Amino acid sequence: MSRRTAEAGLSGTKLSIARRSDRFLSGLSEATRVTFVSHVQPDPDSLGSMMGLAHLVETVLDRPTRITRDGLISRAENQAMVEVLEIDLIPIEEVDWHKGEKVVMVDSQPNTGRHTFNGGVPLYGVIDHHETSGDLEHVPFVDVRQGIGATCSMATSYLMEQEVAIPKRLATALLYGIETELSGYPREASSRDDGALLYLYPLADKDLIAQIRNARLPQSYFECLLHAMQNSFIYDRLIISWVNDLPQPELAAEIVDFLIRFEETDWAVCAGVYEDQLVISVRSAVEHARAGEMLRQVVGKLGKAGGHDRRAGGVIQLESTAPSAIEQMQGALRRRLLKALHIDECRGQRLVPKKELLQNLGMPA
Ligand SMILES: [Mn+2]
Repeated sequence: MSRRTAEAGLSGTKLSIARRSDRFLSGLSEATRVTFVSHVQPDPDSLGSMMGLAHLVETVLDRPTRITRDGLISRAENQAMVEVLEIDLIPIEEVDWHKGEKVVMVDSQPNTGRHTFNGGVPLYGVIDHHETSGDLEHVPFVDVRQGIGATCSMATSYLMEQEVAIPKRLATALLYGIETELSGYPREASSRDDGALLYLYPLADKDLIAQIRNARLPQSYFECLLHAMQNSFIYDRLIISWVNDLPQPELAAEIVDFLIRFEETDWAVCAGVYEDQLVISVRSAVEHARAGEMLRQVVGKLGKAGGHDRRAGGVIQLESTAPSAIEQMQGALRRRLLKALHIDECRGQRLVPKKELLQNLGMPA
């Protein structure tokens, strides 16, 4: 693999100075180390883009890098990705920040709340594709492109621009990162995403991707899914699933990915209790839904939220996990959601009628 220096990258044609990857790398050439951070419960897009950019920095600048894990990785597929691809992640709370190192945030933006990086050292760069904009004022390098489907596509384009060879393991991570971000309908992809997919496909290990995608699931997954279906209520074009005990926070997203396919509604929300938080995930089937902005307004000062046009996530901190306190918060969230979506207050219709639930169990209805 060719080792090129930043100088070599910059001393090319005048045209090359305008390339994002050149600007990104030029600010890192003096760094003692480059550390990558992302959002909580890092998903394949954040893992892949951290890996891609770390490889870029190591190859072009010969600088050491490290990639971090903020919070837990609990979704079975994501755990499998880390295991199968042997991704070396440092828990963010164990990072000792050094003067002279530079920090790059991917797939997230400062102060949008979905990360615990608190700026022990200043942030050098932000590379992201989310609609919810963060506090970018003092960040020297910013590349935020909402029109791009995945941060992994941006990382891939940097590697392509710098003509850095992509090893199989990295290509696999990047390809999986893009695919998972674009799995909804419509794909919300740009030509950049398709270009990256086309480039990565021959380089990636498709068997490993299949292994990751079909990761084995614990019993709690099926139990939670059943609970979610039993507690799903329809309010006009909205379906809300209440889960009182999420075995892991990322399950809320899996439940809405499933529920949004229900042909009679346009919006799916799952709100589940995980530890002392109400974890909320939202999907929309309508165009220009601005789901991220909608959820941010709904959650307001109660917590943090953000996302994309049709996908959003957030958390509300619960003051108490007593059933009455949870119920109260659920009521407040339901009212806010109905208001935001201009749906009249109404009694929710069960997705599966109670009578049928009881009959299925052989109990008198
Ligand atoms: Mn992403």
